[in-house]
Amino acid sequence: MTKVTVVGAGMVGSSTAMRIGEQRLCEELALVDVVDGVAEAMALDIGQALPFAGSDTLIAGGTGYGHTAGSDVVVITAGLPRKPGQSRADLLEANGKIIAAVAGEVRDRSPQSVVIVVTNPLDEMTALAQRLTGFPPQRVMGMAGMLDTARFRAFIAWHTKTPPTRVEALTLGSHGDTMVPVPRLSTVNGRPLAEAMPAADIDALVERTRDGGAEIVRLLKRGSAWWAPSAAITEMVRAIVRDERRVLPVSAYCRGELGIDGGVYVGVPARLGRGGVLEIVDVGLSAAELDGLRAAAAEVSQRVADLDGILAGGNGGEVAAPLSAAAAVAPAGRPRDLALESKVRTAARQVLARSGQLDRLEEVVQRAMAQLP
Ligand code: TXD
Repeated sequence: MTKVTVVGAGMVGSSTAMRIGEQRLCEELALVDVVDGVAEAMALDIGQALPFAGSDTLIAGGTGYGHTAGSDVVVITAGLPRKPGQSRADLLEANGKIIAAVAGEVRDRSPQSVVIVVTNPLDEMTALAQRLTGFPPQRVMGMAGMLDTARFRAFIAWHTKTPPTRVEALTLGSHGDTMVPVPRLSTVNGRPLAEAMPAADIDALVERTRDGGAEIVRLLKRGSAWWAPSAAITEMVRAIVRDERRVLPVSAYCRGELGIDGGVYVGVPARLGRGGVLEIVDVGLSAAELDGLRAAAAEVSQRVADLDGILAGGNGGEVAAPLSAAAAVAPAGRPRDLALESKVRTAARQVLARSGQLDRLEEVVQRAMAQLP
């Protein structure tokens, strides 16, 4: 029996619950919202709709967490959405307090769950949820890269008049200004994006993707997007509950992978399965793309540090710490070649996995890098 809880029964939360139910990804769904009646109302409405999709998923809603007990996956969408002109960072404090309230309930009611955080600012709220649940970092992740990737893909498809399903795209990094689109690994009809349009057009689509959420906020004037976000969340839930082991762009906890040190949540390609993030996958990023990822990680670390005031009462678990300037420099004082290090790490991971010594990965990589000329 699989059970999924969605906290926050607003636009993103209720549309996510509807999709999860329609796609029969679990037998039981629980909805929670702080506003009296909202989660119950949505549970009634969705429960009355699901039989149209041939789904027998049971759904219940409430302001408490009793009905969420024993969930396998918890999706946290509770929070305030952006208003026109507001940045994601503006939401840091207000939504930090909401995540703090939710995380304790999740920890107590569903101690074995995999948590997907959706609330903005995404990477920071994900780090906060991990810290306050005290769950192992691989069981807490954030949804943003899936949505940014979907937007990039749609813009490429519309621009090139190609069916979107024949376009592959990838965006990593942070949700916001430090998003790292990867046009180099994006394709149209299986051919590199650079062959499908001039560099200036790619740049324009990257910019539109970076601004993709704000474009909708500006037009809608009463909240932010929910159809694409809920589709992206549902894809992640499916990969987890069905143990698909697919590689998807998600905000995952990095401690050395891809040259991102310090322990920080940032958007990277990650293999998802029943246990959450099974591994962070090196898809062959260039030195410039890895630099972009590190810059995004450094910004997240800084904002997580700013959150410390809000964290009074936290359990002191492992959480993203700021990247130090020293972390960007190799022991001998020369700049780190992150692309090379990434290749070394991939090779070392394969060798160590065979002998069950993955815990030695960082030590082996650092030793190998120190010995290179
Ligand atoms: O890519 C992404 N990660 C995002 C993130 C894409 C879209 C939306 N993104 C963020 O998700 C957005 O900036 C917000 O922070 C959340 C939720 O967005 P949504 O559009 O669903 O906002 P709504 O419709 O206002 O719904 C939020 C609900 C609302 O019903 C509140 O009453 C409820 O959250 N809420 C709570 N529920 C439970 N517990 C607490 N403490 C609570 N506080 C508010």
